[in-house]
Amino acid sequence: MISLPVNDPSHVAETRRSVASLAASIGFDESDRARVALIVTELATNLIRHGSGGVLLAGKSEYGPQPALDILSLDRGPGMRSVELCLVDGHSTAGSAGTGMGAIIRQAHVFDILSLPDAGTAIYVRAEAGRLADRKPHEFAPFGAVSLAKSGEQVNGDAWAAAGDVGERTYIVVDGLGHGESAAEASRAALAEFRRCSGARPAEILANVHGVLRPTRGAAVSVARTEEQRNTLVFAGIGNVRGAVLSGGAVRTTISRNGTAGHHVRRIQEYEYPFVSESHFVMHSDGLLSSWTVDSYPGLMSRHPTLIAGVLCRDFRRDRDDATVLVAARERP
Ligand SMILES: [Mn+2]
Repeated sequence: MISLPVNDPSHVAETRRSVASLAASIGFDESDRARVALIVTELATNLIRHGSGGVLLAGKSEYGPQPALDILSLDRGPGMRSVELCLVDGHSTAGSAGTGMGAIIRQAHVFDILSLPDAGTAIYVRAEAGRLADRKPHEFAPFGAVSLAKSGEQVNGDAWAAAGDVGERTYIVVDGLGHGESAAEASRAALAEFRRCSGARPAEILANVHGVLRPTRGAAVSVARTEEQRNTLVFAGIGNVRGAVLSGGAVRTTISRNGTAGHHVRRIQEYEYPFVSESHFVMHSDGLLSSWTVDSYPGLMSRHPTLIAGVLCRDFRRDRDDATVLVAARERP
């Protein structure tokens, strides 16, 4: 994912160019790119006008069959007085043309927003390649993530992936030791092995990943699987990629064993946690403060998983490290 600061009107055009070139790199044609440019221009303009500046994140989506971009606009500004009002075409609190938010919604395949007084606004847009007629603005997604390199680094030493199908998905988050290229090399090796064996038990996947990481610098790795028919989440971790199951206001932290995958592993063990209706699972690298909480965000847990990950990253990120936050939701009632 790329992270683009938007604090000055001159950043709007830069941001549009960066995201358009990312869109081209994943196969968006000219009309897809024009749509993305419009969305990004409106989001970035709103960040300046209404958000007191902020950040725009964009990356290739890991969900769905067709190429798509996940775009997040995050600010810690005053929030919108009424989200409903701001979504209506023609309404604007800052005397602009007033069509901004409506234009974004019409061009987005999926759109979601959380805006809280004095706590800022977070907007998620999914832009797919291809027909806008196929858009499903409120489509549910079972998972979403934000993964960002340490500021100043070109490559991200963290990585994540998802595999599986409805009601039984497997997730991995990897934090390559340190940061930069050697960390990224370990993360890539872990993901390649995960993709090869993602149907195995989490403990077996983790053991295999440990094996392939030997020639690398090593990594903290956690693997989790949702087994909704059993109302269970199965977790296995080595090192400090932390997991937490959120259910009805309660947070239960998962247990990882000490060590470094690829180097020092004493024991790999699976743990099971209740994963019931409306539960969420959050898994993150230590680029996110372990003190994070969702308590001060009314309505957050009913938003799109990528938006939830974005809000946590916005407010609890440690700047000195790569950061990854993955959020998985229950898919079946
Ligand atoms: Mn880290």
